Amino acid sequence: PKTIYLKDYQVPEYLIDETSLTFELYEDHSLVHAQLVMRRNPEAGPGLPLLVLNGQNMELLSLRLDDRDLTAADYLLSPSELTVQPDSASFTLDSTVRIHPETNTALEGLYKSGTMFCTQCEAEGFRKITYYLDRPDVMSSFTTTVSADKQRYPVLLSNGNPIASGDGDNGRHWATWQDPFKKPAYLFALVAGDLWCVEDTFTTMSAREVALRIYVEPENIDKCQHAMDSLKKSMRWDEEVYGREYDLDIFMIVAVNDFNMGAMENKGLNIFNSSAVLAKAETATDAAHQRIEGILAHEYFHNWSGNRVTCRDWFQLSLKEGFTVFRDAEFSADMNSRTVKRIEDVAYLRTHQFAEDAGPMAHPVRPDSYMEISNFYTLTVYEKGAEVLRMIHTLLGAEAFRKGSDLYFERHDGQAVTCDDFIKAMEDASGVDLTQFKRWYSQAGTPRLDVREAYDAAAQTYTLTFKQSCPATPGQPEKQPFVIPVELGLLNAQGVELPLRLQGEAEALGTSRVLSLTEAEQSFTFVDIAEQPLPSLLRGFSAPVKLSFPYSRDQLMFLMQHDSDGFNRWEAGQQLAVQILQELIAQHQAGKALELDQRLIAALRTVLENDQLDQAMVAEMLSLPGEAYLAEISEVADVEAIHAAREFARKQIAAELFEPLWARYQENRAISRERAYVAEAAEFARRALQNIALSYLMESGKDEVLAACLEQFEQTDNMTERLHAMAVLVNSPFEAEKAASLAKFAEHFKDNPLVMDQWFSVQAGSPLPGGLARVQQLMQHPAFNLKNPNKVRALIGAFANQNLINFHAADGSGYRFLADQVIALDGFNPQIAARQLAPLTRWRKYDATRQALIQGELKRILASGELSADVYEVVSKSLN
Ligand code: B3K
Ligand code: ZN
Repeated sequence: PKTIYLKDYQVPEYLIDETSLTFELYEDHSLVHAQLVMRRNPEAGPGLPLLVLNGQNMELLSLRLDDRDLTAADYLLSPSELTVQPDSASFTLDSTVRIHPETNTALEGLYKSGTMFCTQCEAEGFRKITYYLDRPDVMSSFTTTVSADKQRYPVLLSNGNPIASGDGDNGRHWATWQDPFKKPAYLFALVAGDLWCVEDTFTTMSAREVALRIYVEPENIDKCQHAMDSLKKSMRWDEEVYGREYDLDIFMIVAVNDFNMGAMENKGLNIFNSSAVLAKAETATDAAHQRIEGILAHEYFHNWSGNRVTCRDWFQLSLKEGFTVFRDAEFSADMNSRTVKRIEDVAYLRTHQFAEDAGPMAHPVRPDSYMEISNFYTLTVYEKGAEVLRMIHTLLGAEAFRKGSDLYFERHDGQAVTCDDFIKAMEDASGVDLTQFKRWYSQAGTPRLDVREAYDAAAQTYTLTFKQSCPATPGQPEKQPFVIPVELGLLNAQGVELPLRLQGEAEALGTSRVLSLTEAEQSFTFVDIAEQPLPSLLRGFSAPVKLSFPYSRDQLMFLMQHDSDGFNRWEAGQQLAVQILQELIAQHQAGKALELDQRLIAALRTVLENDQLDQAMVAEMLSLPGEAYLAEISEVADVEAIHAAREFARKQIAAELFEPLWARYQENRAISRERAYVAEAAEFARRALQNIALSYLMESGKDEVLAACLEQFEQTDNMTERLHAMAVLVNSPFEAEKAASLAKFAEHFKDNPLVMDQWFSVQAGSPLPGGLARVQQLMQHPAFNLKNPNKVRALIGAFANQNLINFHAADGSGYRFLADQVIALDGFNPQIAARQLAPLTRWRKYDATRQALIQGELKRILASGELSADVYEVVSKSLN
């Protein structure tokens, strides 16, 4: 495969003003007629160069240029392109192609999921549907007619508004849709199926009524209400917070079972993985409810950040994704607990994006090259991209940021633009120069920030010195300093926050403020500081960096109790736990008996006994840093030591804090027993605490806890309690109860694929010995299907990413298994195959033996035969 570079970008030679498509869908093939009204792009220069259209996996049946039928002598056909010589600056190109959605297992382009037809075009799937200029800077209006058998496919959908429909011959029928907004082909969508829909309406800020429809397979009609509620909240929020109104008369969502990712923002016709839509108390956990709310918002927000203003080229992907993730995170923060949302996002970023940044696939938020764009829908583009937007928001302030986003949408409505255009709008609206800040878009890697303090009692000054650096990443040996916003406060010995006045300032500016670092090393001196303070640094995780400050354990315990910033209270607890766990890891490695620093117990006891604290915060603070995070921050990750240390700490906590945990569990379980399930923040919080308490309690092995766990498993109206009780049993030594609950659960939910995904995941993630054998056995289960991405993620993905101790088995069996699955998957779904590779790309983190084993598997994949560009790119870069 060849590498595409950002620096080679050129405007398109031709434009497509109007696209008219007619689809004839049949069981053994489909026909696509396309009429493209085209013209020479005036910006591309003079003359009439060759017209090169993208197209693959299709059979060209006819081609016509204006009134002339073209024969094979008139065009050039390659496996990926169709080349024609136009004879005037404006022309119409008509084509008919035959395609095979019924055998399309890559789930890109037009394909079948179960009995329904659906599409996925982003990034480059439209070229599998018809010959086209498949690039986001070619924007066209679309009129789409779909015809299919009426009985099998009573519902026929595409983008925009329905304008006509009727019956055809042979039991067929058709419908025509028109999308008045110009869009790139990646936002095209089509659905045909036997679907039911839940309907509602939304009245926009200018009093227009929009019809809302969620289409699902009939058996799921009872699981749409939460998604509908989330959609309406999102529409209101985007009006209130960003001034963005919906623009069509109808907004549709379709849930499909076979989908490569979470969801897709096609104009007016979003297509969702059913796991990102369907929820009701009995079948979906609190986490699933929250994920659905966030994804609904994300895809809806794309209508402006992505669709009305789109990307010029795929290097600009973070323009829409980083911005939209930032928008959905703020929405979720407003709907639920802001601090908890931030904690979850930061924990995820530090565990997974930081690992990506430290690995062979590291790339800037705006990459400069790629082989396969599908590989760049990454944590860096999405999550770090959102952090970059958050920093702009922090640096400019909410008001100037809003002015900037208004200017961006107004200036670029209907255009395909770049990250530079976005920054320019922010600069123009705020007057802030973001030239240096833009390094966040071009430099890869996670910056380190070392902070040192100096207190001068005589002068009553306190100086913080910040030193930033950023490790080398592939292709980028040296980095220039970033602009790093550091929000901070200073606490005195009573925990009171001091007024913050920097040397040279006339007066103090509050007790929490943002310092903007711009140099490799920089000092800030605060004046009027009467005693040695304790700094609270990087509040709210104000920049995606690895900060280090030599806190003592006692200082961290102090911050856990007194910091006014909720995020930093949690962060102090995490740092305390990290220090103590690292000590246990070192003891394990030295072959010594493990001995837990009792300060961790004391700190958690204080948290548990504090009934003023939000229960979700209590749950977060009780959660020890995950094994994957502990691996990420290790020089060399020793999975056995990490696992042993963490398990030891959990057992100690369970033993020492049994009483307060038991009290908290019982009080919440009693409430759960009385109340019907409600999907709202306070209840999520309550159940989160109840469940984490139960996990600790089960470590005690006591009979009364086992009884409580079984009672929770049996006597509940919701999946949050049932699944957690089952997960806890699965990880316990109670073999009989474990087997019984798994069997009962599977029997009850065998017809619900999303619930069975949970059943697979719980088992795949269990750290008990024999993990690989269990997974291999589960792959034989009738509910498992390698062709379904949700199943792959639930079983193979959960094993490789959430079961470090089994996956990294010293004999390399986990690696061999994963490589086998990647090779198998690549034969029919390259995107999913490439995604599963992530854990194998992190080989540098492990000891020499494991490094060799992983590299051996990567080489075996490389030699296994013809690979997709997706897998080839990840494997070859990982071996470099
Ligand atoms: N834009 C889509 C992602 C498409 C991925 C294509 N391989 C979903 C989203 O970010 O909203
Ligand atoms: Zn997105």
